[in-house]
Amino acid sequence: AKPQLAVVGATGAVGSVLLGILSERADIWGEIRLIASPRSAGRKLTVRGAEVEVVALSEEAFDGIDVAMFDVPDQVSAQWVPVAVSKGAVVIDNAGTFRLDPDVPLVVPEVNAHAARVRPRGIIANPNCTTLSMIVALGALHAEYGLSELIVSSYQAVSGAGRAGVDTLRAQVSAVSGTELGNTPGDVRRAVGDTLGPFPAPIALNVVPWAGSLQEDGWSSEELKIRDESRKILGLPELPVTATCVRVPVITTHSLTVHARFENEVTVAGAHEILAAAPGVVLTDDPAAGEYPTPADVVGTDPTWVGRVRRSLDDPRALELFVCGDNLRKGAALNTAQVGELVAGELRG
Ligand code: 11C
Repeated sequence: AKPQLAVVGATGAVGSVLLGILSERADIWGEIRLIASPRSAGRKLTVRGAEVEVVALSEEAFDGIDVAMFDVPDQVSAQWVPVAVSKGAVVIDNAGTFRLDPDVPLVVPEVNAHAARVRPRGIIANPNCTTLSMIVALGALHAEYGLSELIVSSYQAVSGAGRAGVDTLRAQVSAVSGTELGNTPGDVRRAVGDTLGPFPAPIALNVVPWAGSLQEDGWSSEELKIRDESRKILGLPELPVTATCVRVPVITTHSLTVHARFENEVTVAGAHEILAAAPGVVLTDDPAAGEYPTPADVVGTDPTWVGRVRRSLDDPRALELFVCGDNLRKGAALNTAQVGELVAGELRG
């Protein structure tokens, strides 16, 4: 029999994209049950071309479920993932709750699919969307050259902060459109007023050097996640990693500039060859022709896009890259669906 799937958080920003992805990919699931907060129960959503009624999150909602994909806030995940596991489901969780638990694998199928098989707690964690937007490309380069240090800056889209992030940017863009704003200190801030939403500063006509919550010594949670998660996925617990996370006025698709240092000398031609052959990566790197990835072209697509590949001028072992990935697809829903396919394959034996 085909495994039974539950999608928890089906009505959220990532949940909605996940339903679309489940509808496009090979139809390996029996029932797909949609679960959300009681507030959303009774709504009808389309999956695999059919309307499915959303049921409220409860213990009974997991009856008969083999695999449960969770796209919910950390505290909901902390409370309900163990419930789903106790009902016999393998959980693929997209929250931050379990990612660093040594008994929970953190899986990106193109990089460490093998890790999905060992899951003492019955949970597989899905990485943060910013880590996921770059890690497939880095995994491919690491396999060939041996990564020894990573320095990244992110340019993160507002949908990483959920529907509220998207609504905020749209509202602010309409508040500033057709105006002369952006030439005087504070004019954009005054125009957007108290519509900052989940961001600490205006996001229209601006960039904001902040994502996540404040951690020790001035680091943001998002920056520490990139460090901790990259180390775990790549199996390099001591890898030096520095990240600076920045929010930009893009709806969907995170971008990163990457300085990656390796054990061995690198060449641009060699890196091109590796990236062009890597599953899940598209290389678009011809600056003379104006070809490099941008969020406006990448949004809605599955791969990790890489361009601007250069060898560092002062370090023959380091590469500079520009990477883009759709933060809701590979950054969240697609990776979850791919991990689900790995688990389903195992369940079917
Ligand atoms: C953002 N990456 O763009 C974040 C959101 O740990 O999954 C995802 C937070 C997480 O704001």
